[in-house]
Amino acid sequence: MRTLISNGTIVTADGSYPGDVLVDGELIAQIGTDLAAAGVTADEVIDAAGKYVIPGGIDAHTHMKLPFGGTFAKDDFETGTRAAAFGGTTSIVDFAVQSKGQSLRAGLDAWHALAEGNAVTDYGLHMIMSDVNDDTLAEMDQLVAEEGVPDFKLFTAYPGVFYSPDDHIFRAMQQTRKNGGLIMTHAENGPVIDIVAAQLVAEGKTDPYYHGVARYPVLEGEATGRVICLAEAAGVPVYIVHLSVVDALNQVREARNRGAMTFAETCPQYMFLSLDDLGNGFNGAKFVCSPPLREKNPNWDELWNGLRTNDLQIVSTDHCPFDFHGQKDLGLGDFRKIPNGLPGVEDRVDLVFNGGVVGGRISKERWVEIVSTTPAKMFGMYPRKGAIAVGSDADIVIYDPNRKRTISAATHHMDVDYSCYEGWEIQGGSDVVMSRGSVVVRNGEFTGRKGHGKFVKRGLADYARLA
Ligand code: DUC
Ligand code: ZN
Ligand code: ZN
Repeated sequence: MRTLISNGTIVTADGSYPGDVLVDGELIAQIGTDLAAAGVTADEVIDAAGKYVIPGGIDAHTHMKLPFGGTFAKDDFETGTRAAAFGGTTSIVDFAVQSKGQSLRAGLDAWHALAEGNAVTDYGLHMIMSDVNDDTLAEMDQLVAEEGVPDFKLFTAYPGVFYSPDDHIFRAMQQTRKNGGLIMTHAENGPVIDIVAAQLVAEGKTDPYYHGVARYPVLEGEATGRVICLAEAAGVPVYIVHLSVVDALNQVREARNRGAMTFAETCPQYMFLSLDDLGNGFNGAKFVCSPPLREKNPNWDELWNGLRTNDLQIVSTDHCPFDFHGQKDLGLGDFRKIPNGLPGVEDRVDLVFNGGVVGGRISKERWVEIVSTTPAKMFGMYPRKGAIAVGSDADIVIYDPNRKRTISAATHHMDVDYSCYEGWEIQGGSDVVMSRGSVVVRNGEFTGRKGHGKFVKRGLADYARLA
């Protein structure tokens, strides 16, 4: 099957130019001007006049079916990657979970079983490490060298569940110094947060709002600074996930200024939602995630500034949806029991376009870099993914910069009963979404297939190579 995408504006992280793209099978075969006139033939010609032709979005932080607080994140690999595709995201990197007492291998096998044959678009896997010991440290080497799973998320939050003390994080970092992998951290001071949360509940402050109150910004700043120092001591890079607040961003800025190999992502919920959304009684449970939503000022502007100056390199979603009815309401009467997480995989590309490009904060090239190219480079998939280049996978989005849509749970494709952005009118949207040469979404209709998505065995992070 050959598809010719003609007359579009090719937008990449490096620049934009008018051009045609020929897709042959699963790959990009040729790029040029007026390829049809030059004699190129195809089974289908898609006219992309007035549209952007961009590499498919890559969401490097999702949690399909994550077990949390006695329940499971609602989306599975089928519904989650399908929703992602509707939103112009053609690859996700999900987190396999090592539960305490389990091997990494068992956690990885379980996630392969969840994904294989179900995903609509391609996917990679990171590994959540809950138990650092001699055995799991040895297993890390194997995951990096043989399994295409070269990054490991460790938590300074969630004592008793995912939490690792500093010495465990340091040992895992030392292991990546030897095997070339990358440590990612959820940086909030969990033990202290748990004390504050218990005190609030004892005072009768049980509403979702107090989830946000308990998790002080300074406790994200402190943990962020701490893991950066641990990485410097171990002589390795570190990647801070879902950075939410200026206290943490300043730690990243200072570290980068002194030459530390510190990288960080933020998420749309921290750029567009705020602590105010957590108010409004129990409805606020819809907005409970960790780190929590923060004060609008100065955080929104600071996060955009971070993205502009490259102190933040990526926007991911931390997609982890729980229904309001039947899941979030486990925390009625005690915010600590509300499952943490928000839906987001479908809206990321458009929200960043609307807020960033339409909003005049970033260029369209920087948008592509933040939502696609840098995730590919950071997580060992470039230039197979994240590029419009000859030989790259034909993961391509034909993006209409003028398309208008209203976000709503009634029309979204994520398997969750609410949207955090209900009623928002935004500009920009995907017309045609292609995954390895197959059109999976066309003008709002799903044309893909469960099982089309393949596991991407990833290499080392381009930004984290030490030699
Ligand atoms: N934060 C969330 O909000 N959900 C899943 C895990 C996490 O760290
Ligand atoms: Zn996290
Ligand atoms: Zn997460």
